[in-house]
Amino acid sequence: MSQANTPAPAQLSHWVDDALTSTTVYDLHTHLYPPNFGPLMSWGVDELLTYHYLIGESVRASGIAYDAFWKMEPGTRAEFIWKTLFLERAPLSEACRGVLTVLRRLGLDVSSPSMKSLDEYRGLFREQKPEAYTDRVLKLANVRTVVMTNDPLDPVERAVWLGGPERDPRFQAVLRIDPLLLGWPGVGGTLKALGYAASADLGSAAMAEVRRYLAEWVERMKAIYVAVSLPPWWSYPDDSPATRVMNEAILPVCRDRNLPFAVMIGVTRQANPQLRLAGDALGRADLSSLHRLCASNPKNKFMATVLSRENQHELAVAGRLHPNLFVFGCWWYVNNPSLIEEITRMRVELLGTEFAPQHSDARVLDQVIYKWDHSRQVIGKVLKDKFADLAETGWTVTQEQVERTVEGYLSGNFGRFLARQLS
Ligand code: RAT
Ligand code: ZN
Repeated sequence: MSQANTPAPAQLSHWVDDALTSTTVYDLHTHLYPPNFGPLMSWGVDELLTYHYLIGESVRASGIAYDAFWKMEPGTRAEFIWKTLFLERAPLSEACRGVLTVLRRLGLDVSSPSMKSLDEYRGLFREQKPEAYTDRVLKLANVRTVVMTNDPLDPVERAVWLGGPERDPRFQAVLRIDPLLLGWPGVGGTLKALGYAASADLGSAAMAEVRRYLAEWVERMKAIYVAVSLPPWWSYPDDSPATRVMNEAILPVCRDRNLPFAVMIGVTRQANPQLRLAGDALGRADLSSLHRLCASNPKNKFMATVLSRENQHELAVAGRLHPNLFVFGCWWYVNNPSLIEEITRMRVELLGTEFAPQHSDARVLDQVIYKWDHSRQVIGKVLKDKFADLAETGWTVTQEQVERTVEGYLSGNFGRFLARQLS
């Protein structure tokens, strides 16, 4: 029976939609860069079409030989993908739908697509200046802050940082360390070439150099956390270089600066190398390693997301058990409406208000529009159900509670976790 002091379903639905629309997002993991990062910034319809998710889909749908695909100029690839996935077939996949959402939200007509309409879309992008376009896109997506992925071992990116770029406060940095953790012994040579005498024996002198590398780059970038992606077979602790580098370099450097260490678990890199960036797969991981990492380093803060659907339940449980662990996002292959819904429902049930349901992982600036539009819809659906369930108990659901919850999910929970000092 409905209670006198609970909102009517239409009212509740309105509160949730309003809160989701008006709350600005802190997008805590992307691959975006501001305009003054030059070649690293990616935007526009050609980039949207050649997103690696769509490369995989178009190669599969068309049956084109890998070589023939990669031989095309980027513009021709975009045309090929447009023709293959949008003109010859119904663009039903989430990545295809995303392109259409972006175009529509930019005011373009997607109702009768043709090769000619791609030219028209290109015309709109030719008129944009990256700076003003960045403002427009972030405003349309209602995103306040985007967190980049920054790897100083990438020569293009290193050159940008060493040039001392002026910082756009909307773009925060994250020190990404995949090769530093997983690339031994080879990465020792790379570090050496950069002036860090980190020999592959990983003795105490080498470890001091790895710490110096981390500390200098955290400082230079003003990184807000340190991050790595890990394969499904990641194991902690073990006698690998990864465990030693974690224990003796990453964790102490993060601890001293109160920075979280983000582990993104479950990627099988280059399962099909012919597809290049589109060729990564996923696998189920053993999350007992995550439990050990959090439990044996109680003075470190951790963030985690997992790639396989099968690991999602275990991750939500891990989030309950370790106050130093922050669960975030529906990563990459689980960033699809059906899975976002399932995962978000599960997390609300197990973690209540204390997690970040989503990050965009956008690689092309414009993608934040669709990634957040689509996610807001799904999060809204889950929240309406969950607040309705709460109201059924007789609890008085208020607009203020709805707004506070949404603020936490889209932005505040992450900000507070960053600021949190572990006791
Ligand atoms: O989502 C992606 O675009 C992937 O290619 C990866 O970049 C992944 O998100 C990662 O950060 O490793
Ligand atoms: Zn990513």
